[in-house]
Amino acid sequence: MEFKRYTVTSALPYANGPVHIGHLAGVYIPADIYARYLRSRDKDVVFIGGSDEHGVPITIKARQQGVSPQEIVDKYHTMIKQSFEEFGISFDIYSRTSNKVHHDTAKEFFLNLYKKGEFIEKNSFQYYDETHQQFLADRYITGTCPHCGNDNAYGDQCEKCGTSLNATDLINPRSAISGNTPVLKETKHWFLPLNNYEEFLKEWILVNHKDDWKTNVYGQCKSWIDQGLQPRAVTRDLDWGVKLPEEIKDSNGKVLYVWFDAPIGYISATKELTTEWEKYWKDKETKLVHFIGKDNIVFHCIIFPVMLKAEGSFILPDNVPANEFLNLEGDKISTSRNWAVWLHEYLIEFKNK
Ligand code: B3M
Ligand code: ZN
Repeated sequence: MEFKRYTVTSALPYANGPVHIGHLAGVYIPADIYARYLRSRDKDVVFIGGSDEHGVPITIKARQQGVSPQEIVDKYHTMIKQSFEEFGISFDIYSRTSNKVHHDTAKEFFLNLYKKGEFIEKNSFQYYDETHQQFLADRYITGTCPHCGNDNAYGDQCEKCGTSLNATDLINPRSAISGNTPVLKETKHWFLPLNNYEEFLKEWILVNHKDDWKTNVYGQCKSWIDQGLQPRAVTRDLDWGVKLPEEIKDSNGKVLYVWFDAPIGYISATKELTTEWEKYWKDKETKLVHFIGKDNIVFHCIIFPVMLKAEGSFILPDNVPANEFLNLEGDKISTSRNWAVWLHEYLIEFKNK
């Protein structure tokens, strides 16, 4: 099919550290080449980027450095944005998820789904650190992955095998703040029933995209869908993030799960870029392509499409090219082990050569 226009997105890096050449090779250079190619053919294209400024990766970094989350995101957003500019990634906009347009857009999206009755609202038991008197969402909890045995899986995902997890799936859970074994404590959350969308996902991915999606992407999706999907909590007990709409009962002190708000960041950045944003997101003649790293497949191929489908007025991605990770001297690039070539340092070394 001939498309009238193109919306090209590249994963929003967490503003908790600089970007490295693995990010560039896997996501930003492929997306940039594609956007430049489309422009060279006189196509109507928007190329969207921005920083992901919410979630536990940010609050953990802030805690480690003894500063506020806002200071962390201000520092790294500025640094990342500047290094992309200097390197020449041709974004039409590089935005950030802490800005007002994004908070408003994400809240409105949540409220729409809420009003349509798309969420299951229920009390459940979540891990809680008694010493620090805090619920342990996502990366605040680590443990052994029940699927692949990785000892450092997070409460929402195992980065080794890519599986999306609920914290209570982890074997030997530990608090990332104190190292203690957490206790379970009751709290209310809103769940997106992915299981209600199994038939839609089977038809859309397993039938319609069998031949045009990359085999690594298709294969991961197939294995999740075959395992059966479960409702996923899309809210968290945290004080950093997009607050739940006030009109929702018991929403006080809760924020949206970072993986609920971050992909909406693509939409809010487009809104910031142009008043004609809707044609890039709601017209069937627009081709939407998400460039991502392989650890983001579940969020872009299962969870975000279900959100878009449930909302009802948006198009779905036509393709989700995800690349494998780049190794450095045979070893996996790692931010926490400082094993990387950082883009801002690379630029100092090579810019004028
Ligand atoms: N920030 C994960 C990452 O940086 C996440 C991507 C969001 S894309 C909407 O790997
Ligand atoms: Zn695993």
